[in-house]
Amino acid sequence: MPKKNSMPVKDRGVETGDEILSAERCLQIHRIMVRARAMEERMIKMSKSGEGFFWIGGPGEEAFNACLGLQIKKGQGPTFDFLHLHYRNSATMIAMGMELIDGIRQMGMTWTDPFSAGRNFPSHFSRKEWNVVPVSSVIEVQFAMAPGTALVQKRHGDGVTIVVGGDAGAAEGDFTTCMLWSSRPGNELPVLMITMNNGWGISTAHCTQHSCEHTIERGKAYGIAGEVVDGNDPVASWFAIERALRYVRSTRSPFMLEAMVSRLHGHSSSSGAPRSADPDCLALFEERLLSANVIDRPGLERVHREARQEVDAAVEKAGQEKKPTPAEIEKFTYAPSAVDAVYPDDYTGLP
Ligand SMILES: Cc1ncc(C[n+]2csc(CCOP(=O)(O)OP(=O)(O)O)c2C)c(N)n1
Repeated sequence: MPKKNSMPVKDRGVETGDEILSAERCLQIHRIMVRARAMEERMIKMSKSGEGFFWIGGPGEEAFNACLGLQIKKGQGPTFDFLHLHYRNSATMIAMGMELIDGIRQMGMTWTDPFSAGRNFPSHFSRKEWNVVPVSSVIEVQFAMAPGTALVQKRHGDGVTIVVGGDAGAAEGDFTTCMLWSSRPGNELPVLMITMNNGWGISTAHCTQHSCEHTIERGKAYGIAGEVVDGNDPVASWFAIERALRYVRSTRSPFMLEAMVSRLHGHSSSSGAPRSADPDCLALFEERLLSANVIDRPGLERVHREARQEVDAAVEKAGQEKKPTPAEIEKFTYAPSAVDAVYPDDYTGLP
């Protein structure tokens, strides 16, 4: 961690308490956040215009997620980190190198969607060469799977497993399964359990569901240490993730991190995805970047303009790409059903 020195902070970066993130790193994180936000807000429009049907994603979680993606040991196999993500992790994927057009492709259900060939919901990522295990719509099952990859990593290599979910999902037994299997005496597993606490599970408020204020408090019963961080603050998030990963990598045992975040567009397009008045991590970060002289207003506008252009070009290109036909829908499934037999290859629409 860079220590304070006599140079003014504005020449060095942005600080939270004693922690200072360099100007270069701040600009990198900011650009990822802007690109993620531009992609997601365009995807919401696509859900309303008929270019897509259902939207769910990560506006409000970008600050923490961008910092997470930049600290992943990326690659394939147990010597690299395994990621069991949820459907609000777009900024993590973008920080790891995902092209915006790939998020747009899944939203537009094109054949070229690299995660599901146009078959899954948006933000249901999957990337074998980055150890990104397919995101599940069934919430929290990723917490039951995470000990599996962590067990392999305990035995081979120095990668760790990172599993992410929402606060409401932590009520599922899968969350407890993860704590239990990760903390067996003598068999502790290198798992970083992350809860993104946006205060809601669709329309259920956190305070009406959980008797403890923070999910990480449950770790105490399993001897798992944890930390709560302001997930709207990229500086605090960066260093909390760094500490947590250092702990899991060096001790080969579990740790819990809870990021307090905002839900900026409701749960999904099913609730209309209206903009909420919750604190916006991007707007908050931009104020700090300006006051620290890390960037000026024209500089901010340029980042936003470039992101909009990138998304516009992606939507234009993806809109011209092939979509799977009903006849192709069961390709890549384990057990093709009677649909294959009933509909010929050139069938173009279901009744
Ligand atoms: C096992 C299961 N139960 C219920 C649902 C329906 N469902 C989808 S998202 C959601 C709320 C999840 O809330 P939280 O875990 O806090 O994550 P958030 O969406 O707020 O990020 C629920 C209940 C589901 N998909 N899977």
